[in-house]
Amino acid sequence: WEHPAPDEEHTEMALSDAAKLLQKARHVVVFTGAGISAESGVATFRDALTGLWSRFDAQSLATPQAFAEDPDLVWGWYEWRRQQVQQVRPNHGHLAVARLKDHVPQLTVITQNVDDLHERAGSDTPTHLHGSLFAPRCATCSRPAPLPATTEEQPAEGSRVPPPRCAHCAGPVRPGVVWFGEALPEQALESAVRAASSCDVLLTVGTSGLVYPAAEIPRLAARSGAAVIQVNPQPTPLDPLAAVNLPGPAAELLPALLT
Ligand code: BV8
Ligand code: ZN
Repeated sequence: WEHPAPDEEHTEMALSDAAKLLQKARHVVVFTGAGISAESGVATFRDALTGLWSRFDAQSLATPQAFAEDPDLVWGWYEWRRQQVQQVRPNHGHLAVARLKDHVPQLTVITQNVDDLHERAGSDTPTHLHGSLFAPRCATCSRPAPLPATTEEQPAEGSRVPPPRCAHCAGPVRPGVVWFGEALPEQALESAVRAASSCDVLLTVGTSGLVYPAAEIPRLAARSGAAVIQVNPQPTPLDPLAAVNLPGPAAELLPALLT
């Protein structure tokens, strides 16, 4: 039985500190970003632009301007991402979060992700601050639009796909996500702010903490007296905020922390 390496020992200590905070908590918020879906094989937002997309910067492609200028390119990107999500499965991180609801009196899951992996892992009503790949709507009249049938062949990465047209007004259908420069869904933001202001522990997982106003949520929790626990292999601007920092991958650390 060799002596655990110092950082392993540190993580063991941090895990037990975090577990103690969770055991005492009445209301836990789990706040997730692209990092929780990374181990399912969904590229994180910063590296979602691999291959052909690399010539774009996500922040320029995920905008109303880009969709207005080249709807086929933008719709094609989201269809490629949606079908990529449909090919993968929730990982042990998503599953551990879903199990947490049986262990704490009150649990609120808030995600910045537009995939449906929390739902497929058993978290029934995650709050999607940035919308979802699975809720397309008409760009003109905002009516919900049906999801295109999943063609057997995935749209090739980088292929242009003309968006479907709205059955009601023939306007172009857009992805049901929040683009840069667009307001977050009021309902979602309000319930996230309410939960962050009243929780005892906020567990932030796999987010770079750079995109606002979502990035405000962990900061609001800390200001309201909650203990923040962070799971991320990299340092983030949230480090100073965290009562406990768990440096490592979500699919490995969350099962250790939450069961
Ligand atoms: C708004 C949906 C106004 C689309 C997304 C200057 C200063 C401050 C703010 C601004 C500014 N200039 C512009 C703004 C506003 C802007 C913003 O914050 N920009 C940033 C870049 C500075 N915000 C907006 O535009 C927002 N709207 O402000 O509107 C307004 C108000 C009223 C009325 C009208 C208008 C809208 C922002 C929403 C944009 N949409 N997503 C899509 O998906 O295509 S954001 C997108 O990026 C994601 O959803 C996510 O939220 C965000 C960041 O991604 P993360 O989830 O953090 O993932 P990321 O790739 O960054 O990091 C992954 C992390 O995981 C890393 O830390 C990594 O270490 C970690 N990781 C990796 N592997 C693992 C792991 N962790 C654990 N386990 C692993 N295995
Ligand atoms: Zn319409």
